[in-house]
Amino acid sequence: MFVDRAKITIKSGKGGNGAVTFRREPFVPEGGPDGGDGGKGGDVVFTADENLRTLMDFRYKRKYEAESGQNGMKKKRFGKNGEDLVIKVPVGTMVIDEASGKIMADMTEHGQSFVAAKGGRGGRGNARFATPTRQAPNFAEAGGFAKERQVILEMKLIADVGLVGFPNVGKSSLLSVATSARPKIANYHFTTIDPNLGVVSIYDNSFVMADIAGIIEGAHEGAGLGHYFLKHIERTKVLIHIVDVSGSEGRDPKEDFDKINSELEQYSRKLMKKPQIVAANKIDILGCTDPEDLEICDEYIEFKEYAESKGYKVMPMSAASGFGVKEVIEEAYRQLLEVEANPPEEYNELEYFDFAIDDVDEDYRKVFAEYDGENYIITGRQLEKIFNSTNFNDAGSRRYLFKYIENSGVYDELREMGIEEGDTIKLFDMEFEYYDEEYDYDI
Ligand SMILES: Nc1nc2c(ncn2[C@@H]2O[C@H](COP(=O)(O)OP(=O)(O)OP(=O)(O)O)[C@@H](O)[C@H]2O)c(=O)[nH]1
Ligand SMILES: [Mg+2]
Repeated sequence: MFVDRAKITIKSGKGGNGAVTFRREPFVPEGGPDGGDGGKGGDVVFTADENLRTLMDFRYKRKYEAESGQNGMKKKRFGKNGEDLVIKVPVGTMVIDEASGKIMADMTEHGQSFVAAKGGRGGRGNARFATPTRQAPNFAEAGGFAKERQVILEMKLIADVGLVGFPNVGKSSLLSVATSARPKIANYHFTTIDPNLGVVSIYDNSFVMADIAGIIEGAHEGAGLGHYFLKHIERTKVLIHIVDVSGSEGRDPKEDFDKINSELEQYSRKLMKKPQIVAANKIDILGCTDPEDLEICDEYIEFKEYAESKGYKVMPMSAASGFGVKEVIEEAYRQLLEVEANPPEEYNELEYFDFAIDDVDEDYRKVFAEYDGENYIITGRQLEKIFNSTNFNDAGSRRYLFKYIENSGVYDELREMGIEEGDTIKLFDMEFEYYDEEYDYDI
């Protein structure tokens, strides 16, 4: 589950003390008591605000203190109440008391507010304690104590911007340079299988970016577990479509671009209606990381003109060197604000998507190994789902399956169980032989 979490200390204001004073009037040696009450200490209040998206700010400021009440004064003047401290949190934040572990509040609606630490009461001044038999009380009440507590703020992250593209085009690389997330980056397909989220900090705000697995042909029909991945971007508001403009894997960027869009479209028309920024990545390989070079960068220009003719904004980028990253992120943020200011109709019918995979228990993702005295058998529920959606005639789809198995660590388990080269591994209704060296799944 992707959650943003922050621990902060909150402290309400102390109540002001009541005053011990006596009237002083000419010719009256000892007037009556006139000490005023102390002011109430400020509360610490949490308010849910839909303009915030993450708990980023709480990483920098951890202590929050409301104002104390003023002490009472003579002539029965009351001390001023301390001001409440209002802490804005994103809608969806849970406020948890650290000491007890109890949820104090679940801030689900914009404007909802909740007092998490009450300010101390103002102490009563001595004027209040006068009675017929005690005409000159020489005491007053002290203000109530401030309350301090540690609270944990927690919210499920909701992805605002989704990264899409073929495998290996640099999606995770962009996430890693734009956020503090540290996804695995490697020069092979399907390095990323489970989505990674990162918080992009921009100007005074922040948004959440999701990096998902590479999309391959047939994804809309479930190839390479496409349904599962595409579902992850269904509720993002803006897409960044990353294309390897250098064609480093021998493909044509224009074709890549069309293929991904066609997968998106076939999966759901709504995906294609989302604002889409096209990031022409790996521009460094073309040697064009300079504005001047860009003007004569044929491959880039050709691609840019092509995508622009279809109505997209194309931006040059090199996630590896950082070139153009800032511009792409700024553009994504700009479009995010725009889309939020004028939400398309269909947003109303979608509740937000969070990445918590609640319907999936822990074992769902586990890959199990056993030995039946003859063969090694590997099973797993997610594995089965992937297996069933594998198109064995397609290299990408096949590789996805094998990469998944490899990433699961089950081979280590098999080796511990004593598997040797040439032994048979059973994978549902398929059998294959085990080889120690890295297998080239492309063949
Ligand atoms: N030269 C160059 N290489 C890049 C650039 N961006 C990413 N790469 C490399 O491309 C490879 C793939 O990068 P990733 O970020 O893992 O790609 P991905 O799209 O997340 O890949 P999958 O998760 O497998 O779909 C890695 O070797 C990166 O170092 C770039 O701008 N220039
Ligand atoms: Mg990746």
